[in-house]
Amino acid sequence: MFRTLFHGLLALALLGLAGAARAEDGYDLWLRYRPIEAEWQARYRPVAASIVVAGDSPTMRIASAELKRGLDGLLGGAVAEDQPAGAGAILVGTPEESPMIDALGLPLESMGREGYLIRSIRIGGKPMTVIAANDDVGALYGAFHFLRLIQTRQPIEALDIRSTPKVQLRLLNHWDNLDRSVERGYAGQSIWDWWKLPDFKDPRYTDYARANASIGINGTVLNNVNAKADSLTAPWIGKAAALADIFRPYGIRVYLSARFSAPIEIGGLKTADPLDPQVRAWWKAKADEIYRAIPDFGGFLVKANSEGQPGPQDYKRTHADGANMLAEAVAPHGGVVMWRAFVYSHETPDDRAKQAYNEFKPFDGRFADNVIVQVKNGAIDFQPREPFHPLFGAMPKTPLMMEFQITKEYLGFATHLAYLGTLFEETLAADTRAKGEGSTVAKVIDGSLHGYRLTGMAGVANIGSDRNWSGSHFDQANWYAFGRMAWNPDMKARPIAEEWARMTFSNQQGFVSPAVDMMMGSREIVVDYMTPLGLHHLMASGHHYGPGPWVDDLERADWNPVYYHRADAAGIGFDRTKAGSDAVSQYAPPVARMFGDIDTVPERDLLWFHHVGWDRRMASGRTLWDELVARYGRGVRGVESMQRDWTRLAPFVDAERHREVATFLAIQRHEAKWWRDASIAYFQTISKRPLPAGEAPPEHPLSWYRALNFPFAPGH
Ligand code: GCV
Repeated sequence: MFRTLFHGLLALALLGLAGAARAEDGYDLWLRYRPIEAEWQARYRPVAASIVVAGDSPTMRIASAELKRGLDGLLGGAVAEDQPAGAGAILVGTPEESPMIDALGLPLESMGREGYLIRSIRIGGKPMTVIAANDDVGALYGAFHFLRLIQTRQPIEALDIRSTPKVQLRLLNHWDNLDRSVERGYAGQSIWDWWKLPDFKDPRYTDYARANASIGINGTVLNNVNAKADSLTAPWIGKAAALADIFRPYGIRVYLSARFSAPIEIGGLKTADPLDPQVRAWWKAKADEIYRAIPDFGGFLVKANSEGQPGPQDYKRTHADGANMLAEAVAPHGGVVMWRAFVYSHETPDDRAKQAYNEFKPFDGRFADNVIVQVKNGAIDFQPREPFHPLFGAMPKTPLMMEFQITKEYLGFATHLAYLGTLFEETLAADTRAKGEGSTVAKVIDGSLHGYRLTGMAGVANIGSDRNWSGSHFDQANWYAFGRMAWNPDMKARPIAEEWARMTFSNQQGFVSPAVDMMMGSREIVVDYMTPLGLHHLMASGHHYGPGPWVDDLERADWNPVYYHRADAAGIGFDRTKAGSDAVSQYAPPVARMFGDIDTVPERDLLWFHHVGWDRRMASGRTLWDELVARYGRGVRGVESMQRDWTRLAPFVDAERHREVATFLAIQRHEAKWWRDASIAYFQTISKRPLPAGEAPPEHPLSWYRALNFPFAPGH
């Protein structure tokens, strides 16, 4: 007893010292195991007095160490490990490794490798919490779940939790280049220090795996989809293998983006034609080589015939030909091919929003069993808001996986606060009506709507070498929300934001409610000041930093903002109705009718689907022009309101993180006003209407905004 107390006090004292010496820099993410309030410690302690972990695999050792680290930190030390089960023990394991768990006869049959049960039981009158799974990795997920309960101050005395992932492949996609730059990355350099791999294994790789395992992410594509063939050469396979070795015990598999023309570039062949026997043999041999180094290699991600990348169409073959050839190479090893549907061609005169559907729909059912087609959430490109992609619900015989962008290429980079949980939820909850009402995108993705044999969700990572991982503290929430929704696409953004805010900052109610409200409104604020009412792709060229609605001189028509907003003397917006590009017809009939009718389309998508007269009355009673101006202003005021909220939250947040968020919000305020002023200045030259009463004119003339130039913007 005395020893326990002493250790507890010592741990507290050390933590206090460490806390003073080590400022909160965000490195700990949502796994901050700081000591919790005394009354909660007193409540949890009797339940979590000791840890008994059955099994000695690397994964079980990680689960054990995590529980110890978490409970020691949260409960102020003195949690015993590997003691015989006694009062308040936590018992972790599989029936195979633990006779005690086996004897309990828990209903684990339908829970797969990754599912877990957490149950409060009594054995011989003593309380026990059992964290049980069929496989060690499930037990690890359960351990993280148990810690989350304490981190968010949930009761743990009478638990009966059952959790299995609804989606099989829950992957991050890193757009990381071999020179350590990151395409659309705003958090420093690539986390992969390629040059020093495979010899130097940065401890950060372990922390990365730990963070991902804590939210159920089970795979990572290491390199950019705009891939270099070099990543498939022996030295680079060795680097990937070193990472795979670190990630394996955390249940994370490594995947690689494959360059379609690699057989020519590094294989010495004259062609990369997917029907050429030599090309097929080359890929098979390459797959064999990779699997020798990485026995659990996940497979390939491919961007083909898109934005200049090579692909099967270069040889007059189809996407299915290309995907199936690679699928054949990895199939003997259990690998998959994720073939991206992000395709559009400037040689095709049709609306860019229609092209993925046009190219893929005819091949429904023609892909090999281990191919899954990866579709972006919307039909253009990760805009602040897009209606759901029309392919969802349209490919019943081909597994489709979701691709979200966690990094904020089009939402203000790392400095703008935009919680993407609401964006993810909006897409996943959208009803495709493919098989009647309730055919949500979530049901397409979890495979239940069409009975997909493979399911997946990918998020383009926002992780880099920055100390806080994501470039900003609040961007960590987007990584977190992605993982939680990949595990369960029916999860809602608000409870996820709440969990994250509690774990990352504070459990005090004075903090939680206002912080979560701020997060929940944040993405809509960005939509308001960048792309209100369904406008899209108005960002400046190349780097996509700041407004560029006037841009009309890029090499391809569909890279120009004017292609998307189509503002003219009569009105603004892209007519995608039957009278226009007819993109609406790619949706199931009830959805097509709803989007296609100007009276039923939601206002938030209005200008995505309709070219609308400047004087049309909106729900507010204002004309479209006045509404547009009002929305831009509302966006700027929204940021100001977040600034005020954040100032009020200062008492709950450590000075270092508070200061950084406040500074970023000031940048966001400045840039939101820039967006408003530049957009209004430009659109007013076309609408030729006065600003509504009370709306301040733009600070500068349009020419001033047009002259701005950012040659060194990041991520490009
Ligand atoms: C990796 C957009 C981005 C590109 C990205 C591409 C893609 O066009 O701007 O940087 O390339 O999407 O998703 O392939």
